Amino acid sequence: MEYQNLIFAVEAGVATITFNRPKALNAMNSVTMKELYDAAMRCQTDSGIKAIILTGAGDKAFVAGADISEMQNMRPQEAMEFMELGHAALRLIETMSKPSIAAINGFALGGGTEISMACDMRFASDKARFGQPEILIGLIPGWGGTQRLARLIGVGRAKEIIMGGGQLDAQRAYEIGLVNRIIPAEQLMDETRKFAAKLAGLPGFALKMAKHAIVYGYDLALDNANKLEVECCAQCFSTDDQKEGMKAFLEKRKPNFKGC
Ligand code: DAK
Repeated sequence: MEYQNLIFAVEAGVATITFNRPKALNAMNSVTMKELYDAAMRCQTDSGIKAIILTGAGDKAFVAGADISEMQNMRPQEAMEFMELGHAALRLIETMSKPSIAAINGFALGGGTEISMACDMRFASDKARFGQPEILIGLIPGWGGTQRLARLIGVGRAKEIIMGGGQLDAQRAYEIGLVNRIIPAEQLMDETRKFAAKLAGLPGFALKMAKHAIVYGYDLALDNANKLEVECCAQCFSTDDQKEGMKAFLEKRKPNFKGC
């Protein structure tokens, strides 16, 4: 698929997906969301891709939300289709067997915060701003914000952000656990690429199992979640990387992982 609104690049096993409508602050319309779904599927199915970065073009925005001009006159059925498309793309990113990092280079409002929360980690520039301002235009979040935000930062704080519609700067987002790191804007991509490259070099199957246990265990009762962890951990013993990792540790040398 040719992309109109995304730039898709792969370098040394790290795919970078860049939202590319900078004049509209990378607002997500349905074309872009279809492209995001396609790009996420490419990441999932291409065995050469080991880690994914999502970011925004320009220096102002990651994604300033769903495209309000496209949504303005939607009928409920169209709104539902747009919402379901977004949910499908974001769940694909959230559950894919490879790690993803949102490199948040500016405004991440509404759908922008929601996309970032589907990623495994959020690295924010010191200029990033977050929020779920949908209430200010007569809506509520439609791409998982009511659920993922509450799970990430707690119900009380999520209610304040979603019901109050205010914005948070990077420092506040860090304090409440919405982002993993704050990085000076000019170093954001270098630092994110460095960490993504590190992830790309780690045992891929163990990364997949770690993510699987966290994503699918989170909503289970603790006994079932722990059982899932046991099964995921036991499966790692079937890999060459586990044998190599332990052998290298005991031989006091660096492991040579093959990703299997
Ligand atoms: N949609 C469309 N265009 C947008 C946009 C958006 N979300 N955000 C910015 N733009 C456009 C502006 O209209 C402007 O276009 P021109 O006038 O130049 O043609 C251009 O980007 C530059 O924006 P500003 O001139 O406003 O720039 P400022 O620096 O003054 O302000 C801002 C930056 C980010 C504070 C401001 O643009 C802003 O408040 N943007 C809207 C933020 C927002 O409300 N985001 C949440 C959108 S609602 C659902 C599916 C999904 C969702 C809900 C339901 N279903 C299908 C049911 C999710 C909803 C949302 O995300």
